[in-house]
Amino acid sequence: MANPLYDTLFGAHVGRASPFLHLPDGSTISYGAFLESAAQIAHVIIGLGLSAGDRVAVQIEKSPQALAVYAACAQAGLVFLPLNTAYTTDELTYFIENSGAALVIVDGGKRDALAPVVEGLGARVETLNADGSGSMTDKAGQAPRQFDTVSRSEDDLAAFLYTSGTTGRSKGAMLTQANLLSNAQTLAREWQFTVEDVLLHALPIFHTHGLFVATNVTLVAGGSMIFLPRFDLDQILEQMPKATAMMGVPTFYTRLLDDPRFTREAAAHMRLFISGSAPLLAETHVQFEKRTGQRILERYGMTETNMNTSNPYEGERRAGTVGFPLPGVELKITDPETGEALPQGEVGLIEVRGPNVFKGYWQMPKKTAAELRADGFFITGDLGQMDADGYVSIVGRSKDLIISGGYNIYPKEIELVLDEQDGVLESAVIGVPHRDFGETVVGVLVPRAGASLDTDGIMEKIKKPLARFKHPRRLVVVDSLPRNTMGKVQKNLLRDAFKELFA
Ligand code: MCA
Ligand code: AMP
Repeated sequence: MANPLYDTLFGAHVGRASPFLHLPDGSTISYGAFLESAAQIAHVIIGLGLSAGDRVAVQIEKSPQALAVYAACAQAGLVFLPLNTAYTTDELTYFIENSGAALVIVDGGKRDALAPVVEGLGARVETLNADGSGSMTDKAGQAPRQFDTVSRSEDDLAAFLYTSGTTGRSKGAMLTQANLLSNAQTLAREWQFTVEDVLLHALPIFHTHGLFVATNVTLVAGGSMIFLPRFDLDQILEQMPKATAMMGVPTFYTRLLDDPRFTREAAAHMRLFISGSAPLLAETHVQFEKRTGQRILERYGMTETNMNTSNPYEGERRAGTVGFPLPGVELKITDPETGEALPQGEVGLIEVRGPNVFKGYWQMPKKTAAELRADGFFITGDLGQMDADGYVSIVGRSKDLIISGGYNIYPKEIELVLDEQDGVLESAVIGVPHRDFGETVVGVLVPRAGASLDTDGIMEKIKKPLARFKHPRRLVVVDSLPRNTMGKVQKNLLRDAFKELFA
């Protein structure tokens, strides 16, 4: 095949009159029309002088046109680099610089702030707004509706997704066509997606979950999506009768359960509810079954690996577990010290190998070598256990990571910013249980001798460097941080001390 990713996900549907996207206003976009707009965007991008392998960074609101940029990149052999819409200009500057993006597509409202930075780096800027308007759309409107697909191989890069790191510097995970394609095909088969499926899609499309899992699985099956701009309970409940399946982070399910309108009848026609990106509490699983008579299917993945494990479609979906390794994915539990595989039942690091595992971190060979073994096993940093029946459970993390409402937040990145604030001697950032987001961020600050800290002023100052979802929901001032004999901050003690704040 000339371009496996495009040909399989998109090319197979060229000219199809059947619906691909159902929009909240009741309108529908057919596969044929969607792919024509993607082809037009591909013309514009190539016309700007980009060629195969170049990176296209996008920070745009979720819209059909935004998704068409993804399809256009696949067709033109470009590397798609989606960025969280919450990122600040400071954060974006790093991603654009680090990736060497040749084109940056942003919301019109952000153009002026970003243009000097982007142009200073020799890249182009185009705009695409939430309503689909913008310079990209204006130019695309003049372009032909067919585009000659650029040849690519399975080993070529299809996407960069930035994931934060324990050192505070984000890393660009390089995903190949084969990584994305193999996983989408496996998931569509395992979860029995067909052309009849209508997926209720309320996730953002700048992360693996909403983009590669939800969208690619639908494309492989040739089904359609109810494409909502964000998770809004009223809209979800209004649209659910038209859907057959939903994918979400645990917060979606706890919010649904908190709403009395979500009844057994409201869910009765749905064939599948899937959860991932963060731990689904066994309690949520049980409550959901009590309310709807259906069991949520929980699966586990990472940006670097796409999906690794899933509970079964047929068979027992076991609460508190993430199911079995997917077909083609090898999973072992290893001793964190020696890297040796541990006997069944013991807790250790989860390592995975398979066609889903990424190629490495962009221009970070040392970090790649530290996490991706020469034999192809990727060290996830998640601590897990496999029971006698083969079900995998995630019991903790060896990496210092907070997952808030499905967004990953690395404490180090926030600590670096807090440490720079006036009067702060040092800081520790921890995750504490949160009734809506699962976990949330608390910043623990130690003042310099004689200083008194203005926590409101600090909250104001961190707005520039850090996206809103990373902001601590509380700043607490203490005299000193608890340390072990090696001098390491004992975050477990801090987590314990503040565990009731948002529970
Ligand atoms: C919004 N805010 C958040 C979050 N979302 N703060 C912390 N954590 C969050 N996740 C901020 C808002 O900016 C707002 O700020 C305030 O919190 C309240 O927002 P609210 O209206 O309650 O939030 P929302 O807009 O309803 O969003 C919550 C959400 C959303 C629906 C849970 O965060 C979401 O869609 N999360 C999904 C993330 C996801 O797709 N993760 C997958 C990545 P202010 O106070 O200024 O108003 S992980 C992945 O892809 C791996 C591979 C995997 O396994 O899937
Ligand atoms: P990301 O960096 O956004 O790719 O997030 C990946 C991390 O999310 C994993 O390493 C896990 O820690 C976590 N994760 C994803 N799915 C689940 C799940 N079902 N249960 C618990 N943690 C999960």
